[in-house]
Amino acid sequence: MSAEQLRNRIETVLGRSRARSAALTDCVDETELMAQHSPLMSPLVWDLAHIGSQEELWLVRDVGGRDPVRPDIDELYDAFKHSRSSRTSLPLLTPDEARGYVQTVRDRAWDVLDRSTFEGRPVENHGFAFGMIAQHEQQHDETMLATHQLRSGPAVLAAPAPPVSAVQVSGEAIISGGSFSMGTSLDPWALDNERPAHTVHVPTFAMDRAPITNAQFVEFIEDGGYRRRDLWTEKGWQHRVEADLSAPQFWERDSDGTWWRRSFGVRRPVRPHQPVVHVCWFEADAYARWAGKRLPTEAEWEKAARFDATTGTSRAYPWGDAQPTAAHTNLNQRHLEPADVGAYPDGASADGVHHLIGDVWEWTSSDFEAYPGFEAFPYAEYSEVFLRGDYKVLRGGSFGTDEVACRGTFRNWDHPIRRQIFSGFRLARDVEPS
Ligand code: AVJ
Ligand code: FE
Repeated sequence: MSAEQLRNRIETVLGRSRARSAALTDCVDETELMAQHSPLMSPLVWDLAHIGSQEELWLVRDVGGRDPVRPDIDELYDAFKHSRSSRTSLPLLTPDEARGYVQTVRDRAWDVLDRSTFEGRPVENHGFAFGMIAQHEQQHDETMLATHQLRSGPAVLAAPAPPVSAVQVSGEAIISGGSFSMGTSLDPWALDNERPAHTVHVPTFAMDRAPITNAQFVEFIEDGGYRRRDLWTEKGWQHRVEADLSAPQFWERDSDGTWWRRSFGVRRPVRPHQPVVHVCWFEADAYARWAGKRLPTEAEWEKAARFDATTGTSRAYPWGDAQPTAAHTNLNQRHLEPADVGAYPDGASADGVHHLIGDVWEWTSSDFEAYPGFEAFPYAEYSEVFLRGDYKVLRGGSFGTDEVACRGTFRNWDHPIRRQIFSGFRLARDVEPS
């Protein structure tokens, strides 16, 4: 990529992230921007100013070497200093101040870009800092979308309905045992936890060709899945009882047994062929036990998503190395819910596994750990401090994820009890090699 192409890409991704942050914060009034919609989430106005604050710290000050814009507010927007539930009681910037602040920071970021030659050390010379800032903003845009899903009141967001099934997708693909290259050392915008590329041997296994759908999940519920202690781990059962889980979040059953789902302020009957969303790791794990299967490991998920046995190489996406389009996958908040299974035949992997990228984040059985040779970059606070914590890895991105923050190597993580994120799952199973 030439320096000019790189500059254009940076302008595109930074512009797209800011348009989305604005859309997610301009659609509600001041009171709603400053309100706590859930103790799990920050007020929307905190996310907005935090986006600016990280851009100021990581890009304008550290990489650009510029003077601070608002050194007095660093502490307010440091995610490690105040819990999400306490942020409404901080002396935060008002919505108008936050909008002005992020614009001032962005103007300086453009100036840093204008003066960048993209020469220097190997990672910086591909504009990594700009890519990281765009990914960070998009991650918060997905978090803000989750806040919108938790907010009550009439709908303020709208998007076209996602596509329906184009092909029938069911059953499993057999992924032959052998080594593959996991992670990346080459993708210049990959984050530290995706690095370095390393060879992993994965024994033969069966991978579901699609995520578990609402109809499949209803069968689990109606077979007593939430009442059967034997299907849950000890911690899972404890959480199920304490949190009184009996269906995915935002579901309700009416008196004649129909399941309804509330999505961004609109209540509709559950779509049977849509991947289930808003389940925690413990629910996914209990479902797997009920089905006589298991969650895939992170290595299995990545091999299914990237490995092309005909060439023996790992690709960026299930369909190859081409950038995602609307024909491949449901990303970019283009739709506000997962598409029906079978809606993206062009997005299938070499082995015929569908919906790996987009639609729903997929829980894996793996804890969030460092790859061999991991080096924290550029800050320990992005990944390192979360390694070896109580986190499970999620893969593949959701309808709420932007393509700049989603690829075959991308690793997300969360606590096994969390389900306000756009999380679903698919299953895997051991297979004897033939
Ligand atoms: C990678 C999605 C777990 O939202 O906590 C945002 C991303 N890091 N700001 C998160 C992140 C710093 C992170 N996740
Ligand atoms: Fe952040």
